[in-house]
Amino acid sequence: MSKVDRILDKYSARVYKNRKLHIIEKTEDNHEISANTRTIPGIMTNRGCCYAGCKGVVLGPIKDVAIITHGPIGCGFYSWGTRRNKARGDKHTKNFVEYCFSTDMQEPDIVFGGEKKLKQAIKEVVEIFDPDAIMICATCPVGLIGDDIHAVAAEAEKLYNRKVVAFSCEGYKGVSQSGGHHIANNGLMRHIIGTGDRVPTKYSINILGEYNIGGDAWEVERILKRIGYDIVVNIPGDSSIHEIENAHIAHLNLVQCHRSINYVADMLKDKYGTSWLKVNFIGVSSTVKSLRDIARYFNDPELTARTEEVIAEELAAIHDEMEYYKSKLKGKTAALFVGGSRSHHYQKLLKDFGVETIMAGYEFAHRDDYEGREVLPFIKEDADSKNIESLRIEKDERRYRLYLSEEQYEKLRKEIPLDYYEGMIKDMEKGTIIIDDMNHFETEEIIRILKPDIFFSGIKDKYVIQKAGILSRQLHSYDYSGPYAGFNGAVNFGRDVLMGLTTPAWGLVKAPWKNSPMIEGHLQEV
Ligand code: CFM
Ligand code: HCA
Repeated sequence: MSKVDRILDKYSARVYKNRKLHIIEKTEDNHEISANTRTIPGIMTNRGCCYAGCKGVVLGPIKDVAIITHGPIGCGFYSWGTRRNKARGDKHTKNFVEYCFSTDMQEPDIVFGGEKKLKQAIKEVVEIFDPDAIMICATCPVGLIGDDIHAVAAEAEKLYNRKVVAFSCEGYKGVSQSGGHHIANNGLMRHIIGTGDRVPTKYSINILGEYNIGGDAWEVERILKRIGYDIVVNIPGDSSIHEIENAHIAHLNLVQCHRSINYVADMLKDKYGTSWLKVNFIGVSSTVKSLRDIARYFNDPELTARTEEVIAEELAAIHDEMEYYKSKLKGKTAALFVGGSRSHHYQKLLKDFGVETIMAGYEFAHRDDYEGREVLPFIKEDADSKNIESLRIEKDERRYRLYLSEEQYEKLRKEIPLDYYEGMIKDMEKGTIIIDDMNHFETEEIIRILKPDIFFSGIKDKYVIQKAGILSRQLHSYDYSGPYAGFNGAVNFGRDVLMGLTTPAWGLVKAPWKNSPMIEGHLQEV
């Protein structure tokens, strides 16, 4: 029986038929998988809701905005501080990342409408916290009773003279948190991006989709700044709304998490002609590749030389530790199950240590995250076809654009993967298993059948894995460690994984009845 059939073996015919489309074994040419479809009701999925994707993921890390959860208190409470995106305020920038604002809707609000309460919450937020902007995120009941949060936002915007943006991200919308990412991206683009008036410099770039979990964005920014890039904004990790207002002025968008922010990348391309480059700052070799791709885009000999200089220095600084961890970790096997991008990114970091990925999957990725996608180029029809370099950056009022003809774009595309993402499956080895929307039953089957040395996933299955005597490392929260991105992050990751594997705890994980005799008895009738 194939590995896939062994995983599916215990399912009823109906469930088998559905799940078979979401589980594949990599061969030479099968890149297709079913994804972004509804989970079968009753199955224990690891997915979250639309509100989680909008408020918790994409908007949550913006630091100087007060995000009001309009709904019963549970949604606000359970999305409060559970995601380890770090942010630092300073004397110019407020930081509300560790706060939780909620209207705390009660039954009478559900019956008679919650708009009054929302208006009162906005008033209190302004009076007490004076945030630079306010965002309102709807939870399920708000959509069901029909509160007009957009009208409340428009009124409050005039009243309090600051941006107030509402997001209709009711939890039940769509099949996972993915719909919430899209709603958040649309709101940022419609109301915030493009309203700033910063002027770009020679190497102005944006990072899109770096969430600063455990300080990852700070490590990525450190490296890019060393080379000489001017980071207009990283959306959203540790960002300020005023930085986001200027996102349209950058020459190039670096897309770290394709799943959650490709909509902004595409909209910036459509509206402003800014190309995007898929990068991955997780892993030493992928960080080096990403840095070289960015330099190639700007095609400036000085920048290229500086890039190589920084790469050489950074590699030299981590060389000994990387070699040490590699010597200890080489040959281990890993399973990865995370949201919509990390299962691909972390395979590269694991490869740096000689760790082999035997199974990888996503909670809510779409087919393009698995299978790849290419976006049609932005073509300026009257572009001069003589010289790519001179056309690459051209000043247009206060904004720069990439003006290329079709042939020029094709030539540039051959050098750098612009507006293109190869997807996870192509990068995986033959014989590995790919699972979409893996559930708790399948997690246990993977442990039993594939026996990975390490299981990387999240909090919902962590303890099941540990109780099976296998190391679990959380790739969402990094188990409160990090950063794991960039050069220094790779060393932290190697250290944490080695510590986890060498702890004596796994030898002690044994069911109690295997150590001491069971107490047996029988019920007596009285
Ligand atoms: Fe992107 Fe993320 Fe991820 Fe994601 Fe997430 Fe996250 Fe994740 Mo948790 S935005 S898709 S919705 S990289 S919160 S920072 S860790 S599931 S793999
Ligand atoms: C979310 C957030 C989450 C959950 C993490 C986990 C995160 O999906 O709503 O399940 O361990 O990264 O905090 O993905």
